[in-house]
Amino acid sequence: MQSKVAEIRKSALEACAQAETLQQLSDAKVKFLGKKGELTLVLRSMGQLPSEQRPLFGKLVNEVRDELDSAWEQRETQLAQAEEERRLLGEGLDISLPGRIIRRGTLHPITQIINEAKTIFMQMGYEIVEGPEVELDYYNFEALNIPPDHPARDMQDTFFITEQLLLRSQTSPVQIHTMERRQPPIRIVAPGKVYRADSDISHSPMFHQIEGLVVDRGITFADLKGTLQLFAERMFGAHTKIRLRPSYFPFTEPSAEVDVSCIICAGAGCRVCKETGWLEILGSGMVHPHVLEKVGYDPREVTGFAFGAGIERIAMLKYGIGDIRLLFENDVRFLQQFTS
Ligand code: 2U9
Repeated sequence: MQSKVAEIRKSALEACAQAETLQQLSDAKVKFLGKKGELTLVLRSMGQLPSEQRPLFGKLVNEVRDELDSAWEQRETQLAQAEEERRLLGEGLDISLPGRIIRRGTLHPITQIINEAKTIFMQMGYEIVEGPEVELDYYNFEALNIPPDHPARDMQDTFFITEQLLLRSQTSPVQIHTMERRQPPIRIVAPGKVYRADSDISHSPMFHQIEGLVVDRGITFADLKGTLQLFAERMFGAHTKIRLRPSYFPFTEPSAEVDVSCIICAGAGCRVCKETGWLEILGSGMVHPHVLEKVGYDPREVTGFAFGAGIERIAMLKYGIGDIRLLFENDVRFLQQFTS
């Protein structure tokens, strides 16, 4: 029986050395060392030996098993390495190839301008307030001193849902809600979407505005001018000048349109500013006393200023965009030019 063990050992070591793959190695292991393997069977037949020979025989079989186990372990490591090398070679990995570029998304230019404006006003101590896009006629028109026969109230201009319900045509209802809820001092900006029945290369039925409102004791037109001057410098660059022209809005009195020195030619005159050196950017004025009264403020106690700007217009001027529709088509070739 000892010679049988020696025979098994020899053929097992040969099979181990000759195995070319991990599968062959594993098959050979089953054949010699498995539950029904040759070495296991020989150990089981130990009962045929005289009892005094059994311990020595058992020891011999165990030594051979240990030897074979370590031979298998070594071969397994060798074959695993060889297989890994073959796999890598087969993959044909060229580590000198440049990496694949991960395409990063960017914020939409409108979002970027809104964020910039919000930051500028937050740094001046303003709060950001938002409100619903579907409004009552009262908050969009009546509370803002817009008379019943005003052209803006025409169905041609505003999207009515019912007689009393509409898509807001300005963000001003947000300021009315805020004033109804709170007492002065008020210092807020309201950015958001607004809707008007208008569509051409510079008008979209949905666009974005940012409006501001300050109400407190002793607020003057000088506060308005100073605020807008600072905003223009931060938004368009330190050398930007502003110019106020008298205007009319039902919700402000007096009212002014605000121009900034052309952000393309710095005032020299170019195609963008139509050779005038100025770009109209904002509307503004002192809050009309009727508006203050309607929210329960006393216009003899408090005064305020307000302003509003169209975000798309600012984006189009800043980035030289000729058609507003480009801002809403979401063509990646257009959008990826606005990496922040
Ligand atoms: C309250 C009182 C007054 C907001 C104002 C303008 C002037 C203005 C336009 C700019 C371009 C709208 O997007 S646009 O077409 N806005 O000219 N907006 S004053 O006045 C307010 C707002 C709220 C309670």
